[in-house]
Parts: sequence; C-alpha cells; structure tokens
Amino acid sequence: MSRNLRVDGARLWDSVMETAKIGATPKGGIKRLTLTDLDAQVRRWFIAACERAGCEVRFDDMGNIFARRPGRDNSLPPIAIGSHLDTQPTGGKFDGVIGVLAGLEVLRTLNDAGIETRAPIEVIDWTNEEGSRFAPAMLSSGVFAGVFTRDYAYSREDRDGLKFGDELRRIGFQGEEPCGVHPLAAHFELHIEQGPILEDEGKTIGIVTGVQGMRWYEATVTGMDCHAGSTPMHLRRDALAATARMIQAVQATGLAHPPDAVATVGLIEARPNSRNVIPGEVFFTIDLRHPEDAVVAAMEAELRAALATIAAESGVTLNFERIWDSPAVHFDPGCIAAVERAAAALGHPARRIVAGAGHDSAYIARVAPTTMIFIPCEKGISHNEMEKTEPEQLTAGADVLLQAVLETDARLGQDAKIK
Ligand code: HGY
Ligand code: MN
Ligand code: MN
Repeated sequence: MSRNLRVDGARLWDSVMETAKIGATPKGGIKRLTLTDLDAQVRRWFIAACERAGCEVRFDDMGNIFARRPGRDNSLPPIAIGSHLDTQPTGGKFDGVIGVLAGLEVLRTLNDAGIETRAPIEVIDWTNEEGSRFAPAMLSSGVFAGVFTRDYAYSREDRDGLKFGDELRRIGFQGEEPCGVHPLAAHFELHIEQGPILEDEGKTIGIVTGVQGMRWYEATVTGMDCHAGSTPMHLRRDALAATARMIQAVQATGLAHPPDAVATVGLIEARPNSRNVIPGEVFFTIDLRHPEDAVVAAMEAELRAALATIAAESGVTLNFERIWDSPAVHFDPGCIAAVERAAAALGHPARRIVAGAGHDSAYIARVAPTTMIFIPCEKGISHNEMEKTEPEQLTAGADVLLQAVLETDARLGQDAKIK
C-alpha cells in the first residue's frame, strides 16, 4: 500500500486560489451561484484540468460532472470523490470547492506516482449543493439518490422566476446520461467543518459519522397594504410587524432544544417594500436542524402552533409550507474506519463528528458506502466571505482522503477475492 504517498499541497492550494478568482468578491469571498455563467466558467476550468490529468469527463442530465481515472478493471463501479463548485451569494473560498479539487489532486498524485488502482476513481461536481438560488439544497445528489425526480428539479424556480432546467440548458450542461444510472463503489467528501469544534479542540481531521436532520419551510404572511401616516395602529394588519414576532418564535424554537438544535430565518422579502406603506405581504424562509429526527419534528410542531397564534392575534393570514425534509444520516462504518486509520497513520489529531451542515454525501449515502472528512476553518466561520482554512490543514485533509481511497480500493479487491 502506498502509505508513504502524499499529495502536492502547494499544487492543490494553487488550484483553490485559481478557481477562487471565478466569482471573486471584493471582500475576499466568492459569489458563484449555481447555473450562472460563473458556475459554467468554473465547470469548464475543472473539466479542462481533469482532461489534462488524463480523465474521461462526462456530465449527466442534472449537470453532475464525472471525471473518471481508469483503473485496472474498468468494469468495476468507481470509487468517487465528490463535492460542489457552487457557492452562497457571500460564500468563502473553500466550502465545496476543496472537496472537488482535493479529488483532482488525488488523481494528479496517482499519476505522478504511476499508481494504477484496481477500480476507476471518479471525481464529481454535484450541481446545486447550496440550494441558495434553487431550493432545496443538495438537489442533484438528491436526484442521483432517487430522493427527487428530475422533473421536480427542473421545475424549481429562483427568486426571479427562472427555472433550474432552463438555466441548466442555457449554460450547456444538460448531459445525455440520466442522473443516477451508474453505481458508485464508495463516495468520499473532503469539506471544511463549517463549525468551531475541530479548531476548539486542536484537531486537524474530523471523521464524519453522519449528517443531522434538516427541514426547510416557506412562509407567506398576508395583511393589508395601507398608508403609514393615516392608519391608526389598532386598525392595521401589518404583515411585517407580525413577521417580526414570528421570527422571534423561530429563535425561541431553536433555543428550546439545547445544545444541538438550530433554527434560522435566512431570507425575507417584504412587499411593497416602500417606506410609507404598511407592508401587506411578507415572504420568509425557515431552516430547522437537529441530530435527531424526532426533535426536528417536535420543533416543527411547536413552531406551527406558535406561528398560528401570532397570525390570529395580528389579524394576518399565514401560509406555511415545508418544502424540504432531509432526515438524519449515518455514514458507512467501513468508510469511516478507513478515514480513521488514515488519519492515525498520518499522525493527524482527529475526532469523530456529526455534520451540522448539509452535504451531497447525505444523499449519496443512500446509494453508496459514504463518509466525509472535515478540516477546521478559522473560528468555525463559513457561508461568509471571511471563510478561512490553512494550506497545511487542506494538505492534511487531502492526504487522509488519498489514503482512505487507496485503502478502500485495496479492501474492495480483497472482498472480491473472498467472494
Ligand atoms: O444548507 C447547508 O447546510 C449546505 O451548506 N447547503
Ligand atoms: Mn458545502
Ligand atoms: Mn455551503
């Protein structure tokens, strides 16, 4: 086993910094929303880099990109290394992209060392992991895993009314291959933790055992537009004032289940949004999460009751719809053990951890043995242009990824011999 093989950390860091220029923001982050021209540009960069590394590259009808490095036996399902190249509107340089580019670095390292794996290795860019432009998140890995239909995905609209399917065609990434038809032998994803635990405990590697449960909702509060100057307070049906109370109820729901529950209102649109008109309508989103599905369900029930009471007291109507439910996920023990052994063999301080953020691996775990590897990010800050990790941390994560993939390739070969 090439236990002494190491990635070229400088080459990997350079690739991350080079792609960070595509959608770079003045504050040092990236705005590269899915299916925009900037997403198309970074996709083309990635495809060209993989082709230079000798990969066969194709993409499916959800735009998921598969860069395949042949192995000795190409009839075998590939071992996959996947993540995402799309970002939040005020995203950082590392969320998602390090998982894709560390996969490319693994291929480059195997090429440099002249190592032929038993199974093919595929590096994957999953379309629309973030769900920021087209909700829900993890949309294309969800279609791949059979959670969503392709037609549902194509129908999803952004806040300007543009449809996912139309935008996918517009940027030229609607492939022929139906999403989900090719099996994966395993799936590994390197990602920043996006939380403070690893840094706080002085750990370099997070051995990710699963992903917490998540539910997204859309709420529309309807009152009555009226004149801000001539409408007495007691006669108003102020949708924004009612929403302000509702947002406090969301906060209270998150605080009611310590220490792991989280609850967030991230997007809000008040209409007509004029300074001297009492807002007649407000649209806002809610994100509830907890490691245990039963607690997420309890949080939803509590919140539904609280919002209904506020609506009645405020003289407004509320339309409240759950648009996404991603149950808690437990990753594959064999993959987890491979990551754990790799971190120990490489001498990196590590600990097991549950992912607070959603990831494509949460859905891919339904169709292939899957796990993730975390590295720290400074102060746990992510989904923020300040997002930061260190070159040596990224190198450590990529080395663990390389070793876990090589061990899995060997183990699957042993299993096959035993059969
Ligand atoms: O929402 C999430 O947790 C992920 O970043 N899409
Ligand atoms: Mn991510
Ligand atoms: Mn993200």
